[in-house]
Amino acid sequence: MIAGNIDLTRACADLDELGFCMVPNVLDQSIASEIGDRVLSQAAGERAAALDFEYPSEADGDEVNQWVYQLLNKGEIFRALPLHPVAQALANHVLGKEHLLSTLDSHITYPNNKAMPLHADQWWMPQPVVPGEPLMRAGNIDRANGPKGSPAPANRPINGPLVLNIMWMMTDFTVNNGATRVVPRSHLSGNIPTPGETYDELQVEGSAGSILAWDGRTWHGSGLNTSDGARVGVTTYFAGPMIRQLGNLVYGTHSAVRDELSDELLALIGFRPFNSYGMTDDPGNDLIRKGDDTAGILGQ
Ligand SMILES: O=C(O)CCC(=O)C(=O)O
Repeated sequence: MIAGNIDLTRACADLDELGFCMVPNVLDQSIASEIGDRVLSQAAGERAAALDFEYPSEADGDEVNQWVYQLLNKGEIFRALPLHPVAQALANHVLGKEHLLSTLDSHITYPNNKAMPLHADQWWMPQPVVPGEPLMRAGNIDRANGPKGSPAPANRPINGPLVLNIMWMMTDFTVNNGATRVVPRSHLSGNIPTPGETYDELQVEGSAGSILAWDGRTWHGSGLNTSDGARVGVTTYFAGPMIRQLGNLVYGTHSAVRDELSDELLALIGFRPFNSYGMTDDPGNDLIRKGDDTAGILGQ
């Protein structure tokens, strides 16, 4: 249920105009803090076991920030977030009625970290071109070779949003502990930021239980943590139904967890074909079957 004080009309308008929105008090503070504690305990366990794998968008030389991946496997407490009505309303607005959960991860900024370089989440989109002009081949795109330039709105065609990222604040997010920075309106530029350049950024503060959502084209990054505590965020990252997911949730979800998930959550994480894409045998199946349960070589 969406609490009466949540202004979704305003949130959607901000996403369209500014490329991000902040929605306070989506979760009770007590639930946010329980999720934050679970993340910190999991993070400590993964670091102790050398399972704290680095993510490529972190700043060079950062040795403390941590990602905790595949949270569906790491506690029932995480599973309500992707289907939360506020998350679904924003994903429906930005991506349309069909969309996938692309990852459910946590990003923790610890004291003595480095600020993450600004980036756009849908850096992998081939750019529109006028016929005859050089184009970037889809398989040659990397995080760095997209079009660079100003964050100001473009006067040429640009791609629409293919991603909506939602950061759930499980602790307070402050300027001191590394709250996410965004460049307002950069989602309309058609560009990605030039490394090393400075831009007019806004650092979005919020209390535990709030969410910050941004359009996949918006330039953003985590901030510097000069406090003495961890900043814990959980990201429900959604993408269009034809986009390869950032986390391979179909393969990566433990089979025991998969058997407990609702059909609604299974569909959201990629078990439902989209106009045949993602099928394993019958394109009309509501939920796909495992390869082991589909036909292989048959004789007569
Ligand atoms: O942790 C943050 O504040 C930003 C995370 C981020 O850049 C991302 O999920 O793409």
